[in-house]
Amino acid sequence: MSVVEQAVAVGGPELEQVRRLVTEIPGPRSRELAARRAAALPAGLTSAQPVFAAAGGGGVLVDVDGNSFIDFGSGIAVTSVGNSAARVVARATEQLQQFTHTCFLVNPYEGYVEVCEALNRLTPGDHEKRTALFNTGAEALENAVKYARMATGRTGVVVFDHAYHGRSMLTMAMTAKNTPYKKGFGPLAGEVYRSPMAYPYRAPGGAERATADALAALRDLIDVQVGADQIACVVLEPIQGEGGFIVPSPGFFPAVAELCRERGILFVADEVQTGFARTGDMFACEHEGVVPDLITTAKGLAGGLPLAAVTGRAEIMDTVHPGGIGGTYSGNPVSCAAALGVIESIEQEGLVERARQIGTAFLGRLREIAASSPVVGDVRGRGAMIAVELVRPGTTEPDPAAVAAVVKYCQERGLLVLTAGTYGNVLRFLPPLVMPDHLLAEGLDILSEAFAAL
Ligand code: PLZ
Repeated sequence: MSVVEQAVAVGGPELEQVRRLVTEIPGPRSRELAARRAAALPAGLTSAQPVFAAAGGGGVLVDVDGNSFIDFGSGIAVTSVGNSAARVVARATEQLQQFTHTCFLVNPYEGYVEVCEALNRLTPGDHEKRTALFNTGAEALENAVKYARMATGRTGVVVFDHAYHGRSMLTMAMTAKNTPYKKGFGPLAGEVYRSPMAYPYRAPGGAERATADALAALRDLIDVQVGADQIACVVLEPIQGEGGFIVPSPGFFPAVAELCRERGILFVADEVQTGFARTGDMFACEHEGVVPDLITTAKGLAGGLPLAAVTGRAEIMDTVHPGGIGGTYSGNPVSCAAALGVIESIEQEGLVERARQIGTAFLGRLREIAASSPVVGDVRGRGAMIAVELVRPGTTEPDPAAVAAVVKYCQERGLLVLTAGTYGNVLRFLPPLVMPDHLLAEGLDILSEAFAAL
């Protein structure tokens, strides 16, 4: 029996799947660490939750005071197969004992190649593909733009309102929101152009016209303002993540891809947050049958070990000269081993289907909450990527204070939930796909009470 088979057979070091509070939140040990943190870390580096982590697994996160929280965040859509999942731990441990690093640019290794083969197989489209590995989502986006510029000989990059693509110098310019991401960090990279998003809930002409209106604006930007022959790529998240889990109105995503094809512009799907079973498809592009030219992935790819990828058409990826792409740690062997464990977990544990079940459970309960809570303006999402947008009753005016109150109520009762949204007024839910039903139900009960208490 291999190490992996053994770990899966015994089920790994499973944490008890319960919500349990044993101290006030944050507890004494977390408060002590918070004081040390305040003295050692810069003020601008913040955390959404006040509790320090000690262990995680299945659907729970245990803090340093022994409180066990139901985790509706997965470290922002990363630990989709669970924290310290058996297959991930076993493969990464085995790799740690073999070697931790060579630098793929110096000595290659099989794990890297295997991850690339898997991504070429799993991503949408049956054309010939190539994959290159990186460390972070932002780095994948940076490199997708490098490939697109090299392959097209053009420089322009088109992105959308509410987009989030990272915090590095280029991706900061591609990200829509000024504060906290861009304020004071300029000058921003040039040649980045922004188009309106087909955001059904906030479409100026109404939800029915969201697709047509946003497409008309994109066409105008491409053909009139910038010039199609200046544009290397259009980059779009299939469901916008940090922007507020904005599911584009039907038809928009495939129409953008088609418009790109007509203009010789490369279409890049940023699946950093949506990828790896999260939305009830292996990749969110599949929902409307879109085959992007390039796809960026990270987060859910390696169960929390840093790994990101650009997967694309071979003829695009092969245009870059030898040595033009790389990085000391890119495609680290331990991260690659973890990714192989993640992919195996998704495929063998039926997690794509599980994401759909979770989505059905969430949407049902959230629509019940919406029916009795006038602050809920919109309920949306797909699979296990679900959100509610909160507004002042009777209006569409964002209500970030209501979001903060719900988060605090949940936190104090042992449920971790995350926020999002350009206006800070979205509650988002990203449970690990392996969360047992009883924890999902318990978490949704707490959420329901939180709304009743508003
Ligand atoms: N593209 C679609 O969601 C990361 C950001 C957390 P990195 N989103 C979480 C924060 O506030 O820094 C993200 C994403 C999409 C790109 C990225 C960037 O991925 O791995 O954080 O660089």
